[in-house]
Amino acid sequence: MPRPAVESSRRHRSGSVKEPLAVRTNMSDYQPISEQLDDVSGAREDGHRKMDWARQHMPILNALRDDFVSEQPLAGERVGMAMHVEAKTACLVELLAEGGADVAITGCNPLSTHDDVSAALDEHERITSYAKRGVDDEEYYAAIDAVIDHEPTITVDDGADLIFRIHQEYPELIDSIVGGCEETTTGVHRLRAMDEDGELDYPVFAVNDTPMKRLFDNVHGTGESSLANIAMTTNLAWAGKTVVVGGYGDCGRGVAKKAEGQNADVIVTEVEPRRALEAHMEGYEVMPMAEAAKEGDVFITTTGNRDVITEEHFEVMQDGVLLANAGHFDVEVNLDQLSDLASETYEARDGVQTYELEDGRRLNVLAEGRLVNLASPIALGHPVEVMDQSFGIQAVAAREIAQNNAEYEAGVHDVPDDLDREVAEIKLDADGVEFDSLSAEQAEYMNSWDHGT
Ligand code: RBV
Repeated sequence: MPRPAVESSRRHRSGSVKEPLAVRTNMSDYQPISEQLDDVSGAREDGHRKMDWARQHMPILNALRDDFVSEQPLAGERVGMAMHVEAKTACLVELLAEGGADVAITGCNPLSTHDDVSAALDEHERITSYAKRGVDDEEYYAAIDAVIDHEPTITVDDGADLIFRIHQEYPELIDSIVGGCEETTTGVHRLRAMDEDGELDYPVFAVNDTPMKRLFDNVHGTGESSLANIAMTTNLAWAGKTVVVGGYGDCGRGVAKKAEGQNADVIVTEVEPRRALEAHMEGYEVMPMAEAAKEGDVFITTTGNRDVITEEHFEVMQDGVLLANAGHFDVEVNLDQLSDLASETYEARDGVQTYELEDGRRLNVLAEGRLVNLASPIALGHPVEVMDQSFGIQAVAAREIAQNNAEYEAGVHDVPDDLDREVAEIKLDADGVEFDSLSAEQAEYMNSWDHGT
């Protein structure tokens, strides 16, 4: 439920001092998940079971929990979140609450929420969850508005919908927000564009861009979970297939690598010459989508851009192809154009929509073109271990905002490297991996420029 506003004096782009908030008039009447389910206690039990499993495999969050509980770094903060609400995310939410925050959360994708986990979270006295699977656009934004009604002092986004909504619809709240965190490439991209236009009015950490997130979650997480979901959703093999990967960023690199590891032939499409060259040097075939469209059996888009696969490509695809998206938004495969081309469409399996064209070819779209590893009916998101890393960074970034926000101007910020190292060291320690450190002589050598031949 909405909580009273607090006073503080924190700095913003305007340099203004935070004023107590006026009573809000446009309160959302969207209800928490517990009010929306028939069997709340059964759902909570299932949700807690999923969270217990995740927690067992999240040593970083467990280590941080000890510090958060004793030090209460988020005491007095209200955290508003829009993320994929499933078991691993729930462990992050609990950690923030146990670190002293009141948390309100909703989903960042209409299909990625697990209602049972959402209900389990909502049971916590410091957490309110509005996330519900299968919401339409109107409900999706009503739930975001309900989170905003809690008047967050810190925002945590995956895709920047919450931050964007606050800037568009609730600018009066910005002075009381000390900072935010953004989880994913697409969100960081959006925020940098806002920042360049001078439109981002509080500091936001680009959690996505840290080595501990990007090199593991984006590469291995996206690669493993996308392929696993496509295989489980279709019950089809990778071996012997030609897999077309749209985009060779971190996510595309992971998808290509794992597909190759499953004995598929991999084709990469790119628009950036260095990435195209990198894919070529890795041994993948690189060609324009117009050519790849004729050859692929499975298409996986990872670009973060729209219209990667369009009408001209559908026209030349083989019968029976699979079309899946692993990018944040559902804009990469142009489904409007595919619908227009199709004479018939039907659900061939759970999570597989077949578009049958005039000439009889069937093109199969997974998870409505939404990110397949989170939005297909059986989706579980990335593996637990990688999300432990990503959410470890989220937690220390939120702690940094709460404790040192005066040091950050409005705009997108890199997470300080020492925080990234802190999380890496916790993980190495948990896995029992020891590593070297520099001797004094080595440190001196690395920092000097007068040692030569
Ligand atoms: N992601 N979350 C999960 N909670 O299961 N899986 C993937 C989960 C995040 C990932 O960090 C990526 O950057 C983002 O989802 C894309 O929306």
